[in-house]
This record gives sequence, structure tokens and C-alpha cells, in this order.
Amino acid sequence: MSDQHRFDPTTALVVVDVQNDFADPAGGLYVRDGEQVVPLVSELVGAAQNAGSAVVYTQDWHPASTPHFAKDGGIWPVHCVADTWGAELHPQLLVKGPVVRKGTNGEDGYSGFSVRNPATGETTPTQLQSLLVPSVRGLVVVGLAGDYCVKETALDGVRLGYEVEVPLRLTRFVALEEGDAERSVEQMRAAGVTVS
Ligand code: VGL
Ligand code: ZN
Repeated sequence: MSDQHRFDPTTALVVVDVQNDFADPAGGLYVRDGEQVVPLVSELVGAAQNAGSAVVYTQDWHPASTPHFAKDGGIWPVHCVADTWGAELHPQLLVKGPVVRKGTNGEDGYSGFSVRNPATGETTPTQLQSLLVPSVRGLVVVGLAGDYCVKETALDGVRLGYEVEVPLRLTRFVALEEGDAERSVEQMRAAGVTVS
């Protein structure tokens, strides 16, 4: 059952982009029902902490102008601009671990583990993996959004050799196109992610 994760020190909880722009209905890239996951994620953070599991966070953190945004040639409305309200972690999120910012220098890409240079396509790792001690084998990936940063973080987690679980009640999907949520779930399962 997704609420009964057996957290222990070999499992880490990865909380993806629980920020105002995604989780608040007034946010720049509001993910429908995103606010519903915030108290549940906070509860899970408490459970993870009690069991000795590391908790790490990601934070989408863009410059005011970046090829990630539609106005600059990308596909997204302006969101999570550095040092704005929208980029802040949601006020109801319990923060009990390090926060990895991604996109800081105008990079693109969605995984918490890596960023992509939009000019060259080159990907470089973030600090996320280095924050996980080598005895960590399993990741529980939660947050926003299920079809972008959660999915890509989960897929990268599998590529890096982790056992990865994504509990659906702890994520929500952008679903730019109908069926995106279902396709994302399929893609994660096909890669070996336990979508619960
Ligand atoms: C995300 C779209 C653009 C996410 C970030 O956190 O899933 N989605 N930037
Ligand atoms: Zn973004």
C-alpha cells in the first residue's frame, strides 16, 4: 500500500518540485489538484524521517528568460523564476533535508538527477545523487509533476540502479495532452518503476 512504505535507512524519499507555481491554484504552471498532495507529502516526510530515511528535495529554479519558457522559444508558461513567490517551496511542505535547485543557469530538462544544456543537448548531473549515501538502494519519488519531473527523476533513478517507487496518490499530472498521465505511468512501469 502506498501509505505504508517501509522506510528504512536504505530508502530515500525524493520530493520533487512541491513549489507554489505548481501546487498553488494561483501558480504560473498550476498542476490540477497539486495542492492536494502537499499535506500527504509532508506526512510521508515525517514517516521517512522517523524511520531513518534520507529526505531530499528538488526545486525548479529558472532565470527570468530561458529557452524553457514559451516566450523564449520553449513550451512552458513562465514558472519558478529564481527568488519569486512561485519558486518557493509550498508553505505547507515539511522540509527536512537538502534542496537541489535545477535550471539555475538556464538549463532545461526535467530530472532531478541531471540538467540539459538547451544549446548543446549535453546533460550534466546535479548534486542529487551525491546527497544519497551509497547504502541507499531504493527511492520513493513524489511531488509534481507526474508526467515531467517526477517521471524523469524516477526513470533516471532506475538508470542509476535504484529500485524506484512512485505512489500515484502523491503526484499529479500536467497532462498537456489527453492520455499523458496514463502514458507516463506506462513508460515508468516499462522501465521498471513500481507505480503504486
Ligand atoms: C516541471 C514543467 C516544467 C515539473 C518543471 O516540475 O514537472 N514541469 N518545469
Ligand atoms: Zn520548469
